[in-house]
Amino acid sequence: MITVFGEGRGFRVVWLLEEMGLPYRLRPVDLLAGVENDPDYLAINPAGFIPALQDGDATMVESIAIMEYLIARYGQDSRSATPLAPAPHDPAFPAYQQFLHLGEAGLAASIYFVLISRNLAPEAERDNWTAREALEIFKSRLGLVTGQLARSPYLAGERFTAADISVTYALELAQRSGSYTLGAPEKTYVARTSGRDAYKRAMETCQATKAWAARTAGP
Ligand SMILES: N[C@@H](CCC(=O)N[C@@H](CS)C(=O)NCC(=O)O)C(=O)O
Repeated sequence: MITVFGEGRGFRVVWLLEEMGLPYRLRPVDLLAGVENDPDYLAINPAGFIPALQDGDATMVESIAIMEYLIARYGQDSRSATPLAPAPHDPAFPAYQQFLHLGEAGLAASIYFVLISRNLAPEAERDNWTAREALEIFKSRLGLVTGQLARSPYLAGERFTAADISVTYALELAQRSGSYTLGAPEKTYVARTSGRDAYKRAMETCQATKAWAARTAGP
């Protein structure tokens, strides 16, 4: 049985597992309660961040690497055959690979530091140079997403892929944290990707994410 530890970016992994129809369980990790109080999780990821994945003898961190692992390991399985990643010879592959990683390295990683600065830093340090710069970096990478969405409904072309899971998570993180207001093309895109049944099932599994989404939903 595959175990996903923690929500946050773990939502990406749960969504992917739902898309692939693979059985799994989610083991919550409460970072706000202090990961130092969760020795069982620290045994899985001594660095203490989420998510992590355990699959038999394999233990992994990094949400994008975990998604790549699951697609490579189970994507060819007849029970879970997945169109979520184009093959390397497919013309969609370069855009897929780029946006899969840009969703974390360019978007989520940047907006995460805006989010924690604005919400968790001591009052006098909230509007600091680094947080402002991180927001500019987020916006510059978002321009690539917006440009691609002007050409095609999904980031790798006509078909939904794991790159859309990666980027949708980042856009929702920005929106829900109040760090950035998405424009109309991005909102339309997120409505398209989050309308999928697998997304809705993932949301039912990820109750903390569901509660956060409800708290931050607009009127
Ligand atoms: N690049 C990592 C980022 C992981 C990450 O920063 N997770 C956040 C929550 S979503 C976290 O655990 N933050 C606390 C920490 O880094 O100690 C991934 O994609 O999994």
